[in-house]
Amino acid sequence: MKLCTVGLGYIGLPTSLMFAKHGVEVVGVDVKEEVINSLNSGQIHIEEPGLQEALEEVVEKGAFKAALKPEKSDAFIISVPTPNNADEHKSMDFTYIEHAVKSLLPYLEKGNVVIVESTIAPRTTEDYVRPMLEEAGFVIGKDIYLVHCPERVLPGKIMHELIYNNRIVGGVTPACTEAGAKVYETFVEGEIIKTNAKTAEMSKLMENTYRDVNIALANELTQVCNELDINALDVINMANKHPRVNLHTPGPGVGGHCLAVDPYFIVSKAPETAKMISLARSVNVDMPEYVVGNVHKLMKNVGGKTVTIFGLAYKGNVDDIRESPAMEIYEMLKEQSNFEVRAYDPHVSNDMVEEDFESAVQGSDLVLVLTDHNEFKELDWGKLESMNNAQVFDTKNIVSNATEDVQYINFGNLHK
Ligand code: SAJ
Repeated sequence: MKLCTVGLGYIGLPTSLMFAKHGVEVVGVDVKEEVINSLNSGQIHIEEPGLQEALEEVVEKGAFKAALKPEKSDAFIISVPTPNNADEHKSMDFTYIEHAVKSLLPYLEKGNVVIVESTIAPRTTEDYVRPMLEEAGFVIGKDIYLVHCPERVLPGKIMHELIYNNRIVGGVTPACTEAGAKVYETFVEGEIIKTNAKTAEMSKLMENTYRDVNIALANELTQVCNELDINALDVINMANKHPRVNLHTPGPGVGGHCLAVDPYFIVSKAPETAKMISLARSVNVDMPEYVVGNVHKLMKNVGGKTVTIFGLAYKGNVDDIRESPAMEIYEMLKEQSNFEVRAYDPHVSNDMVEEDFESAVQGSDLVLVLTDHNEFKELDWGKLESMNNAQVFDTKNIVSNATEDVQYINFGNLHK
């Protein structure tokens, strides 16, 4: 089988390499020339465990190449971004998908499978992609097999989850579903669940929406408990001991390109009806402000001037700062206070971050933990001695070795 993937980002690249590792000839397409050059010279451009090794393996055996233009293939996978539009309900921006589909049209032949992996608003495959292929003269389900197969892998564990997660394959017709399933049988060891395109779209969106709503519940609970002088983290722990309760973990907000984006795709299609989804979004969107308010209180208590943020990435052990609440908190503190604001993140390299731990904490009045990187789980408290006021506000509740010399604050004891 020959496969052409369009979009070599966080999902498209690992997916391409996984197919190439399993006997498929893969051409990966991206619009960024520097990405193409880097990949063809054997160097990945994103952080993900196992990805560099996979690239080296498939480049060595000639199974993968990156290119600026598609080629004739048996199957095509579209894995391009689907951000929110700037409208009131933040609907889905179809531009990248539209561009990707158009770019494939000259290379499509009868019998090809076209798969959209990008997360898309409900009904997009049927109502928008299908007509584009039909206008090009193809009969869907006979000439071309059109499928939505949402990616559902967790950044940080992508190479493992691509193989072992179950996979939803939703065709526009039953023949499309069968053709799509065959493509993934190449390497997927989890169950391949067959359905139609619109059910696949909505199932994917609901997975992330479930998490977003659940996190909103935990974030709201935290604020309620702080008002009532109750330890929210103990409450969550205890409630979760019930066999049918699974409250998620509160934090400084919900980031990344999935949970903070996808629920709006549902809301924008049914704004009057999707009330709870919409409310959960706003609870999570407001969390950075809640954190900043508490930082002001903690700084006021000690008359502090310098805040050090630990972690800019949207979650632990990744380098991705897209939609990161930590970035928002950094900006808010810079704009709305006279504090000196520093950032330290061993996974992120840009001109916002301090080079090392020592220079980040020297003379600081508050370490504000915003990301659950492994490096922060056990802090070197000895090195915190150089702080002006040794306070740690751990919004992720991950630091496990606090000593008496440091004032350790988390969402459980913030009220004290
Ligand atoms: N977060 C919390 N509390 C929690 C869990 C997460 O505040 O209890 C925050 C994180 O810190 C982060 C955000 O939520 O800011 C999202 O993190 P995540 O680990 O829940 O999810 P993503 O965005 O990295 O990946 C999700 C995954 N979806 C599900 O677990 C249902 C992944 O499987 C999807 O493939 C991915 O979205 C996607 O691409 O849609």
